[in-house]
Amino acid sequence: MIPMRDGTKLQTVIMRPIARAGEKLPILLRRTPYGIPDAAWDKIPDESSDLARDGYIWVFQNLRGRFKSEGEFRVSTKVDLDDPHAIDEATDAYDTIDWLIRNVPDNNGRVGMTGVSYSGLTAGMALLRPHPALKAVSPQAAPTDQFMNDDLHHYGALRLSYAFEYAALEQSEKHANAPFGFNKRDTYQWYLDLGPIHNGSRYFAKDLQVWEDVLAHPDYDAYWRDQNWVASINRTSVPTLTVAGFWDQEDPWGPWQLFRAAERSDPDNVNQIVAGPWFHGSWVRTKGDKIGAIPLGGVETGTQFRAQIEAAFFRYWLHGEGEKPAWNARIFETGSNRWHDYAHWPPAGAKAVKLYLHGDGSLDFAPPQAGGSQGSRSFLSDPANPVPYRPRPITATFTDESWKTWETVDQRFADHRPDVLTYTSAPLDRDIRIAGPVSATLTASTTGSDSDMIVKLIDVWPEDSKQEELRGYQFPIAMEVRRGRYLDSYTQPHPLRPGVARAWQMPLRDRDHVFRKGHRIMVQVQSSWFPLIDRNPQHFVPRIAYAKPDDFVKATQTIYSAPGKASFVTLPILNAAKEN
Ligand code: PG9
Repeated sequence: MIPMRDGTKLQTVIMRPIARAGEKLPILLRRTPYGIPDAAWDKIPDESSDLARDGYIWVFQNLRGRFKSEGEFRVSTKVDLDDPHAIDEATDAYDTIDWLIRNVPDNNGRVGMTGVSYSGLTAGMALLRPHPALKAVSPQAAPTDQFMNDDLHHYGALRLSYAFEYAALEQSEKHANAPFGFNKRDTYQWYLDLGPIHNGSRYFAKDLQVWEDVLAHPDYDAYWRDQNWVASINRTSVPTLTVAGFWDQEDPWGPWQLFRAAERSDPDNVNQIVAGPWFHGSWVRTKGDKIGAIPLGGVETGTQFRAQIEAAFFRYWLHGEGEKPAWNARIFETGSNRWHDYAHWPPAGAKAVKLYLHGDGSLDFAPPQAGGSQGSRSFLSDPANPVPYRPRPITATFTDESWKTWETVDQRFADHRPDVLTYTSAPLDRDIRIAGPVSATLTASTTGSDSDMIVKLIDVWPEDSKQEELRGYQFPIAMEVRRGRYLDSYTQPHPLRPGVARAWQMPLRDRDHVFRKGHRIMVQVQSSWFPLIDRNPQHFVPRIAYAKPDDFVKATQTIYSAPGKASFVTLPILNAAKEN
């Protein structure tokens, strides 16, 4: 029970390899809300074996209020660097490190922090008040702004199923992770029956902080803004290895924000990012030789990450052995299935090229022409029949494996629906390699006064693919949602003007992928993604969580494809010469 500066004691497990008794070893610290080993390891877990070979004193700590740790657990990342009395994850990390180097026998005075997701977050937040003994940090899938992206929202659109089920998991019991007990296998139906989502509170025996805060703060107010912890990263002094998964279903965005914030001032070139074909945490838990159904050419990206990247990083900075890695970004490119080392990310050679959505359902580098006969396409979006985000039954988030890879699922389940528009290119006559940030711009109108738009960028496997099971597979490369009320301001939502076309900017994050010759590129557009995202009533109300049943109305959505009203995806193409 390690005491923090306010006297609160945190439950901590410390282990060291028996075989290296008496040797001075560095410390590797993980801080987590999910519980820690309650006894010494009798076998090193696979995810740690590469690190373990080098020899570390392993330290695991439960966050405040979790399991036997004292205090209150809040899902919050607020750090006020100007407040000398503040208590937060950064001070808890500092106090823990201070205690460890003074009290743990035979440590070499060097501490590293690592972990995935919440543990990655606590590792990253230690950079805000770095203890002098903190010599290396690897924040992996660390969220950075829970309103703008990552677990709880995407650009202000609430991630309903995640927010609700995470609150239940982490805040209904102190001594356990307690998945919500659904009375239906198909949570799509359960969430539909819930009605306005404030009803969710009824299912909890007590107020759960993160759920109640989500309901109380629908817009981007100070509550969320003050939690954007990477805004306070000014100078990179501690070597940092950020890890991002391209198909991370929970925290795909934060790592890129952390990497870019740390790039702002990195005089010693100690800031790095690794990104790969991974779902949340798969780089530490799996071989990583496939992503969902898609094989990766026999490359074991997870095995390689652990042995050649993560272990080497800590070995250099904590043991002082090996070479300082020379790259700034090491990124695995899908499609070609190769690692690339970049001196800078995004690579300077990539050129932004527009791929246009046409009114006849085609997708082409040529822009729409004046007088084109089909300048738009429309669909009817009905909140009573929202588009599922993956094939039903949509099982509970934390008790079923299918959640982990849903972002890789074949999108044919959606493209036949009348409320999903599909745009498809001709088979590609050459490879198209993208590296860097992708985005989409939709010119769209709605007959409603609020609405969501979801864009999916898809790689379609050819029907003559050698991999028979992948023939025609619609593999999502990037997907994102925007909520109409926040198109002008995240802090002050505005109604949309019915029938008025306007541009919807849809960031689709950083990518590194090759659309192979013979494949086709596809874009799908829809207005619901349920129950991943809560239903937009499509009639503007001040707070969607409290909308009345009558506020949920059908709306006709129109996507334009005309000169001056174009809709397109912007691809960072590395071999762009021919397109321009
Ligand atoms: N994605 C989880 C989480 C992180 C931070 C806040 C809330 C949720 C996790 O896997 O830890």
